Amino acid sequence: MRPETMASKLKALNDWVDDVARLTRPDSIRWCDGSDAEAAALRAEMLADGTLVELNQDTHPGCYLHRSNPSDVARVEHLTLVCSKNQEDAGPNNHWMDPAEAHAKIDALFDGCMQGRTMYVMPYCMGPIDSPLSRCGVEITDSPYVVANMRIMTRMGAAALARIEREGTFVKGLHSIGELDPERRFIMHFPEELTIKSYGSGYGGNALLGKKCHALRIGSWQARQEGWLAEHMLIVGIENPQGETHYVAAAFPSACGKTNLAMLIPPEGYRKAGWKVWTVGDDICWMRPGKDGRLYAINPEAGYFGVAPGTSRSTNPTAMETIAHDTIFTNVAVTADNQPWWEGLPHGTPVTDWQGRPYDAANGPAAHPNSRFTVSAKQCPSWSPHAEDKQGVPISAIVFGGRRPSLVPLVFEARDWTHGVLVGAAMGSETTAAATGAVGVLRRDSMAMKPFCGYNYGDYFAHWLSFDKPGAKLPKIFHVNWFRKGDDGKFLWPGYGENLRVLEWIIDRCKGAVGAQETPIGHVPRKDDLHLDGLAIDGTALDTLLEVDPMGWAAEVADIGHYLDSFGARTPEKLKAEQRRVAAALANAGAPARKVAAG
Ligand code: SAT
Ligand code: MN
Repeated sequence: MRPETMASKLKALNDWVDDVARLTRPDSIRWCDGSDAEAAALRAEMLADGTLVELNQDTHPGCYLHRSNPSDVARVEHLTLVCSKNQEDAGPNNHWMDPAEAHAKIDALFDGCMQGRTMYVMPYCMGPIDSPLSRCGVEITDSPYVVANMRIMTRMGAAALARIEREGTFVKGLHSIGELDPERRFIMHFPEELTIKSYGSGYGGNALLGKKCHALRIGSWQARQEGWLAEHMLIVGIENPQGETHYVAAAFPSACGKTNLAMLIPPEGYRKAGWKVWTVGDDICWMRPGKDGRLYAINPEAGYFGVAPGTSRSTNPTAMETIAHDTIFTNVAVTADNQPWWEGLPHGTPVTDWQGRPYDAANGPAAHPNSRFTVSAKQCPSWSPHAEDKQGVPISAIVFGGRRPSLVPLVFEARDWTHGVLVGAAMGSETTAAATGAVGVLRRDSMAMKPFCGYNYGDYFAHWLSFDKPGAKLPKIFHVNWFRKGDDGKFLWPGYGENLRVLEWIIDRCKGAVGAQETPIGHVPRKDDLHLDGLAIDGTALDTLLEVDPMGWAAEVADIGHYLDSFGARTPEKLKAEQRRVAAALANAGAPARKVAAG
C-alpha cells in the first residue's frame, strides 16, 4: 500500500480524499494498489481480529469464511435512495430524498465514524482495464472485508488509478460499516454528482460499491446520457458443434439462477455432439451499439458474488470447481473438519451454523439462504477467452425471465424490439432472499432492474425503445420461465443444464433455422421445435409448459397496463400502444393459433 503521503496525481481525487478524512477522522489512510502483498497483509489482519476465519486448507486452499452481523445479510431496498435533484427523475420505482437533505443526513452519520479505524482508498475499474466501454471509480471504506471483496470483484489498484489519472473523472463512493445498526443505515446515490454514500452495512450489494451502486444505479444513469445500456444480465457464449459462438444476455432478478445459466454444463448428448458454454459474466452487462449496428457487451465485473445454497456438483459443477480454492465465503455453515457447508450439498454435516452457533435445525437453515461466495472470474473453467475483449462480445439474443409458478410458458419470442421492450418491462418474479423482506411474493421487476435502475422507469423504457433506429441490428428478445409449477407444486421443467435446449431454440430463431407457433403473446415453440432427445419429461408437463391461456393472459396484460400507467406521463406512448395491441390480440384469441415459417 502506498503511504498516505503518496496520494494520486489527480487533484480532484486528493481533495476528495482529504475532505472525507476530515469528516470521518480515521487513524490512518491507506491507498490500495491491488497487489498480492497488500492482500496478504490485509488477510493476516482480518484473521487476527476474527473478521475472517480460516477454512480447511487441505480441502479448500486459500478459502476463508466471514460471518456478518446477523442483521446485515442482504440488500436493504427500503433504505436505498436515489437522490436526484428532481424527484420525478428518480421515479416511483426508487426511494428518493432531496440531495441537500440526504447529504446532511448521511454526513452526520459519517462524522467521526472512522476514529480508531483505517480508511482504505480503492481505485477500481469496472470492465477490462483497456476497454472504452469500461468506467472507473474510487471507493473509500473502513472495512478490510470490503477491500478484499472489491479486489476480487473489480480491477482494483494501480492500473485503475493510472486510468483515472489519465481520464480525470471517476465515480466517488464513500462507505463505512458504521455501527452495523439497521437503524443507522442508508445507501444513497447522487447521480448528478456521480457519487455514492453508503453507511451502516457491510453486505455485498450495499457495500461493494462498484457492483449494484456504480455498475447499475449510477451506470444506468450514465448509460442513458451516453447512449448505452447498463443491465442486470448474465452474458453467456454458446458454441455449437460447427464452432460458431452466439452470445446471449439474460436478465433475471437476484437469486433466480443467473450464475447457473452463465456456467451451464450441456446435457450429455449435447456435450458428446461438441456443444460448449462460455461464461462472460453472471450478474451485470454493459452494452452499446458497435459500428456494425449490433450490440456489444462487456462484463464490468472481475469476479462472482454468487449464492451458495443450492450450488452443488449436480446443479452447477462449474461453480463448484471455481470455488474449490481462493474463495471468500460469507455466512455459510462449517463441518466438523472445517469445510464450508450449505443446504443443497449432498455430503457433509454442518456442526456450526452461519452465525457461529452449534448447528441446531430448530434455528433454521445452517447456512444463511443468502450466503455467498466471492471468487475471481478467472478461476471459472468455462471463463470465456473473449471475456476481456475490449470491444466486448456481440449479443445475438436478449432473454428476460423470472420466477413465475403459473401462466408464463417455458419460452416465447417477442415479435420485434418494441414488443420485446414491453416483455422486459412487464417482467414479474417472486421475491427471493437476496433482499430483506418477504420471500415468494410476486412483484413486477422490469428488466430485473427494479432495485437497480437509477432513474425513472418510464424514461428507462423510452431509452430502451430508442435503440431501434435505422442501421441498428438489434438482438431478438425472448422470455423464459424455468420456474413453472404443476398442480403438485413441483417444477415442471428440470432446469439447469437442460436449459441449453431452450437456448438452442433461441439461437436457431435468431438464425431463422427453426419454427414456432404464433400466439398473441409472441412466438412459442411447438413440441417438435425443441430438441428433447435424452430428456425424461412427460407430454402433459410439456403441454403445460408451452400452453398460452388467453384468459389468464388477458388479466396479466390488463395488469401490465395499470403498471405502465403507474409511471404517469413518463411512460412512452409507444409502449402503451404496444400493450393495447397485445391486449386486443388476446381479446381476439378465439381464433386457432397460426403456424409461422422459420425465420
Ligand atoms: O446485491 S448483491 O449484488 O449483493 C446480490 C444481488 O442481489 O444480486
Ligand atoms: Mn444481481
